[in-house]
Formats: sequence, C-alpha cells, structure tokens
Amino acid sequence: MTRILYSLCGAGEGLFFSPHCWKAVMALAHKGLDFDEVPTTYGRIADIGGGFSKTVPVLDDNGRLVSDSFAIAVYLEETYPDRPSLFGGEGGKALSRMVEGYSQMIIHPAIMRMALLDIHSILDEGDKDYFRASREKHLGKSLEEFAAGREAEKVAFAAKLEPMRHMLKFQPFIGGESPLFADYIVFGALQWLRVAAGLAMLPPQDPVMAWFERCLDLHESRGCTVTAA
Ligand SMILES: N[C@@H](CCC(=O)N[C@@H](CS)C(=O)NCC(=O)O)C(=O)O
Repeated sequence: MTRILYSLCGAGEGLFFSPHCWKAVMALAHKGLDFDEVPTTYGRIADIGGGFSKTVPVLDDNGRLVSDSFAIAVYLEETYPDRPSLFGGEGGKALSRMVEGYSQMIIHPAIMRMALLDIHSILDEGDKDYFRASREKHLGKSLEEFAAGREAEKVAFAAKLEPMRHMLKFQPFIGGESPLFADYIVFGALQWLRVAAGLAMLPPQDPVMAWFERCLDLHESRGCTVTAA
C-alpha cells in the first residue's frame, strides 16, 4: 500500500506553504493515515499522473488519484469511515462549504494582498517567472503594484477574522470540542500566511492565535514541521 500526497513546495523541499495542500495534510493526519508528502514545484504539477490535475494537492491512494482539497477530504471520509470523522455527518460536510467560502473569499484575498511578494520570494527559482506571469495576468497589474496596499491590509486583517472570534466564545474548534475539516480549511489559510510572511499582524493574545496554536499542536505537531517566516 502506498499513499502519496503531492504538495506544493517552495525553495527547499520541506518548504510546504500551500493553503490547499495543508488542508489535505491535516485531513490525512486526522484520519491517522500514513502518507509520503512529495514536494512538488509548480513546474512539476503537470508530471503527476500524466497531467491528471492542473493544481495540487493530488492524493495517490494506492493508485487512486484524487485532486482538490475538499474532494480529498470527502474521499477520505467515504473510503475510511471507521477512522475519526472529518465532517461529523452530512450537515458538517455541507457547513464546511460555507467555511470554504469564508476562507477563500475573505481570508485568501487579504493574505494575497499582504503576502504576495513574500510568497514569490520563497518560491523555487524555476517557479518564479511562471508565478509572476500567471498572477500578473490574473491581477491585471504587477505584483509590486498589487502589494502596494499591504500595510493597509495588515491593519484591516484582524477584523476579517471576527467570525472566528465569535465562534471561539462558545467552543475551542469550529468542529466543537475537537477539530473537523472546517478547522483545517481556515488553518490552511493562516499556515500559508505564517510560512510565507509570519503572523505578526495578529496580536499574540488574539483568541484566533490561541486556536491556531491548538491546531499547530494537533497530530504530533504536524503544522510545526515548517517554520514561520
Ligand atoms: N480548489 C483547489 C485549489 C487548488 C489550488 O489552487 N492549488 C494551487 C496551489 S495553492 C495550485 O496548484 N496552483 C497551480 C497553478 O497556479 O499553476 C483545492 O482546494 O485543492
């Protein structure tokens, strides 16, 4: 039995920084499944399974290929139902889509504004031109122009986590007393920021930081295997 997760890396093979790949890593760890995390640059994604996916993460579970972090979590839940649940039932799976929307539409764009140049700087040299060209085409401006608002975004960022602080008044994890995949969705976003640029824009006494530290401690401190910027 071989289980491989293809996971985006920067310069240095252990520099795993992708929010979506961290979701898949934490989902596999939550299920208690052994896997090899294969460092994959942007330039190597096309080599996985003969061009199976344009994006990582990609899970190869003994020959069965699955791409997309949420689809990987659903696959793991259905394939390994006797392992700890990632969703706590159908309602939890449905609610996790709301958390995915919050993370990708509110938190990710803010992280892009704060950390795009930092992300570019930690990439493998062979990826830098591709990243710049593809992101500048998508943004319609240079990385530097886009990053001009980074200091203002650092001030504005804490307010975007207010839904998390509201939730943390009632429970230690989005999943309740213990984490579920929904926690790993937001964790993946903040781990991306931590690895690329650090979390200095959030005060240490912020309840979100306490929750994030709890997530870093999970699954034999898997999240701490990559150091903060
Ligand atoms: N919806 C996908 C998004 C995956 C995704 O966008 N991955 C990025 C890395 S964080 C990627 O592989 N991008 C390839 C590229 O930009 O060429 C998921 O949740 O897995």
